[in-house]
Amino acid sequence: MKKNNLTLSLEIARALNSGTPIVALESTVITHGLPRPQNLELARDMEKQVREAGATPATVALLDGEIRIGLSDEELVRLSESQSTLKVSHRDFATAIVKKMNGGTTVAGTMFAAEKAGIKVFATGGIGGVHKESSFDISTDLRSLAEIPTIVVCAGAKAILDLPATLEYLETMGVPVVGYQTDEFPAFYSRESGLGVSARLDSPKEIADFAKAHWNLGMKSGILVTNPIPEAEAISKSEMEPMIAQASAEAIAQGIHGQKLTPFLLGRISELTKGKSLKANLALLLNNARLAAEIAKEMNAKKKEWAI
Ligand code: PSU
Ligand code: MN
Repeated sequence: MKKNNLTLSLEIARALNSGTPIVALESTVITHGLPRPQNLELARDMEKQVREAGATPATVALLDGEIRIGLSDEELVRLSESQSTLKVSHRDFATAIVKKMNGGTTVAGTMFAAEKAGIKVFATGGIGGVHKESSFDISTDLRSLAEIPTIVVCAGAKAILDLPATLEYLETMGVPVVGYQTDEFPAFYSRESGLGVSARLDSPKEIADFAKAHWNLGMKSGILVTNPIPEAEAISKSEMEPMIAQASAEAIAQGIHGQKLTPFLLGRISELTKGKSLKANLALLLNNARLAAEIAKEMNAKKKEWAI
């Protein structure tokens, strides 16, 4: 079904019509973030996790130049096995459309499409931010968080980024950074970063109440919910630091920048940690899918009270 330049799967069109909870899922993690075959496995597991928690998953991606909301299993396979996929943030949608390409939407791209579809809750692994290698390399994810009223559930951001600068930027743009059952901004693989959040909330219901209070005031920004990686899979900050420093130095030496920088750093860190980081990555993604589904259910329960 077509709506607002989007192509909705039948399941998503029905869920939107009947007003049942939906969680949007990004797809750059499938096309550029994880190696094969773990990318497909992860995409399926994320959807399963959302369903088991009582919501409908809507994986967002570009297929043959169409913006798709909700993919079938065959389509997930196609996306995960595609040879030349575009990493789609705001400026790339038109490229993918006119060239009829397949693409994975970033956090920014997924927020954009989810909002157009009317989906308010979105789960990802980690957001982009201000890079250490160049303070001019600021992810569109941050601008989207400032401008698109969606709840984004993540495990914080990787310490490949300049985390203090990333948090300063979010503060400047008026984006609430919520710590789920934590006072500390989580650093993706690590539960600790030494940096704070703007509010600590301890249940999905409190998060839904917070979103209602924020948006009923007329605020237009997104809300970043940071969910620390489960303890059993976490890798300490001190263990990650030397590997991040090495990957970062290699990126500078090889002149890698722009859209290619994040995938390069993710790949190198996975190699340097000999797969440990990959296991952590999968665990935190599932953890975020589950929390997002719980939040989506709470949001639905109070839909009538929304001003937007
Ligand atoms: N950070 C991660 N894993 C990821 C990404 C970021 O730990 O897969 C992806 C997300 O899709 C994010 C994008 O939106 O990279 C940010 O890329 P850039 O820095 O080029 O905006
Ligand atoms: Mn960038």
